[in-house]
Amino acid sequence: MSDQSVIIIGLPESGKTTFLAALWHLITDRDVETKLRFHTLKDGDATHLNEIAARWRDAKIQDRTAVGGSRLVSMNLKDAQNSPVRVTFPDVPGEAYRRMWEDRDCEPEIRDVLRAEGVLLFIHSDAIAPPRWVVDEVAQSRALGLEVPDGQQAPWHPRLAPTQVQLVDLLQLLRTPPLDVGPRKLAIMLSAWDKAEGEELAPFAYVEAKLPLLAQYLRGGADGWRFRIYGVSAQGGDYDPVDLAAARRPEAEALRRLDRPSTRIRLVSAGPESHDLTEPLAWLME
Ligand SMILES: Nc1nc2c(ncn2[C@@H]2O[C@H](COP(=O)(O)OP(=O)(O)O)[C@@H](O)[C@H]2O)c(=O)[nH]1
Ligand SMILES: [Mg+2]
Repeated sequence: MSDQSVIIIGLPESGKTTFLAALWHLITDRDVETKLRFHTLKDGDATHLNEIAARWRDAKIQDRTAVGGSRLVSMNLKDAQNSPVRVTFPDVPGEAYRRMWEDRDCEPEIRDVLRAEGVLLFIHSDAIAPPRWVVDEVAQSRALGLEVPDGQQAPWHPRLAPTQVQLVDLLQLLRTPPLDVGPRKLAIMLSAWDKAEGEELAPFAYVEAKLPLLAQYLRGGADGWRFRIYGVSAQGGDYDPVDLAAARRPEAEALRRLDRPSTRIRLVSAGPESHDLTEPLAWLME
């Protein structure tokens, strides 16, 4: 069996676990057509996948991936020619990537998994921190009637860096020893696409508009990434919060009522829209 490894990366809260949950539902339930299909459970521990897929079906937000507890998740799939492929993704807590940016450091286990051939980079399309100008911030604070003393210095922290700066750095680190394995394929997944659609931009145009540094980095081709950009709504809308006491959302209720849960999923790319989350994986492994 050809063992293909695909890594899921992204800052904390970028939609990684939700994607894995929806993918596992799609593959095991087979309620819609997919490019890659379920093959066998052999050598796979599906406990974590089954748990997150159950939460996904219930339209409940995923618990935060336990810090330090990265899980190696494997799926035995087969492609259109019925050739078996094994896809391994680490569901690594986003804190690991944050640490790479902030502390310029990473654990040896994370280093090993980061050498996978295919990269799925998640970006929460509704949680992009834009670059901001000090002069604008000051003007805004003054307009709101807040006191801004002259000459006051605010300490800087790497976490305050705009999303696009952190992401380009992450991609550059993947082309730098010890993580470099030569040019790779990159599928950029703009998650929570249901939140971004109101802007009426195609996924690549969205990146150009909201993350221009990343768009230039990719277009310039300096690190040789072969990339595709997808808008993905793995939930189809907002789910119920983790807090059980909180009220159930009508939107989540409507999603639970769908006959075929997989039809919640929407994948938007250059081609026609689909429910098939395996399409980016199939492309990464071509
Ligand atoms: N509206 C909407 N929210 C989403 C979608 N996918 C993920 N989210 C939300 O984004 C947040 C982060 O998702 P999660 O999968 O836990 O991110 P992770 O930390 O990268 O594993 C959670 O509040 C999710 O409910 C989506 O398709 N639509
Ligand atoms: Mg997670």
